[in-house]
Amino acid sequence: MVLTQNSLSTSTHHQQTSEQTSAWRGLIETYREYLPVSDKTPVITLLEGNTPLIPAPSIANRIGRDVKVLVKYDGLNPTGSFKDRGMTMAMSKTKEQGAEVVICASTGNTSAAAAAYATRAGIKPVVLIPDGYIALGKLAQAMLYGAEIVAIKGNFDQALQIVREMSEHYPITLVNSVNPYRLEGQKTGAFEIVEQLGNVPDWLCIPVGNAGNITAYWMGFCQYRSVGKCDRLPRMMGFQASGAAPLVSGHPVEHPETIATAIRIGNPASWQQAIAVKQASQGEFKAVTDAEIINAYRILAAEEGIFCEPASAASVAGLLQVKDQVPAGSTVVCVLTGNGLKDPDTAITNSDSQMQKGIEPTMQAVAGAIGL
Ligand code: AN7
Repeated sequence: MVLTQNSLSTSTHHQQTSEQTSAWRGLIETYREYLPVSDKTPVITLLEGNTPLIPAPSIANRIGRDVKVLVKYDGLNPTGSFKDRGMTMAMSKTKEQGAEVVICASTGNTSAAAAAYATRAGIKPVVLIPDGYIALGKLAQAMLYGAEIVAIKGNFDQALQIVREMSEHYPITLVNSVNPYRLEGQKTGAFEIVEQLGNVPDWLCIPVGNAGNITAYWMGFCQYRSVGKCDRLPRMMGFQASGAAPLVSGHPVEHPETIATAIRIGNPASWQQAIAVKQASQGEFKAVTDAEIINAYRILAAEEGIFCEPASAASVAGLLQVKDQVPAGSTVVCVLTGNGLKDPDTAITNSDSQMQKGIEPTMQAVAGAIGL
């Protein structure tokens, strides 16, 4: 086996020298037979995937009628978002094909994942971001992983247009989700849910920006059904922020706006695929307001102990909005796409907690401060 740092330290602590055959080996090794890789593909991995499916009883209680709600907490990936699932595939294939530079447009998470995986592959990452609309944690990541960062005076949709053109004019590989390997990697989120539940959920609630992930999840469920790992398909419920909801209104949004900057996208690249998923799954696209997003974000943290980023909370906000439509006794999975630590500003601004500052460093002063 390959000795990772984890297995080394575990061996030391438990005085083991034997092989740990159950160790997680990342998405590509785990799902190799379902992915377009060969023996020649160099596997670029940070051991992404294998994220928990956590029951959310407080959300379920708001719905009642014996509905089970679980969240797929993909914020526990190595760079803190689901993008790692796509990036392990995209970067492994880029390396296999011999490219030396990758580029992406990003609302933040793609840039962090691209930077991490490219660095690991010995490939140069270039990222275009909308100036002023990237959550602090994501920017910090891209910087420290060593990406070349270009902030444009424009939004994500404009940045995507530019990187698409650049990948046509220069020897640079595009690693946005229009790169088909991204979706191949991201479909493994659906595989994991089927394995964790023992079947498909009745509903899958998912935030939608560029619509790559909803497309990828559907691919995953369909593929698993075709090999007999599940016997039906879920209803796909896609939720967009109301200020950036082109799939709800049916036309592109020129100036998308939302507190959930990750999904501040007005012209999704996977538009046609998303419509096809909706039709095939008898699903729906719905808009959730920023207030609904923040409400769900706070409930998840304060009642479930789960810290996700605002865009991720759109899946739960959406579920709560349509809760009366959920069939009694059904199982719903909400995908929490990114970690709350990505966006500390939004957390602090929207928290209830009163921080008392300037308290004297004595027990009496602290006791007094908390009303004892
Ligand atoms: C936390 O990083 O588009 O519908 O450039 O970061 O597949 O676009 C991020 C998207 C949901 C939407 N949740 O997924 C980017 C970017 C989080 C995200 C989405 C994003 P898609």
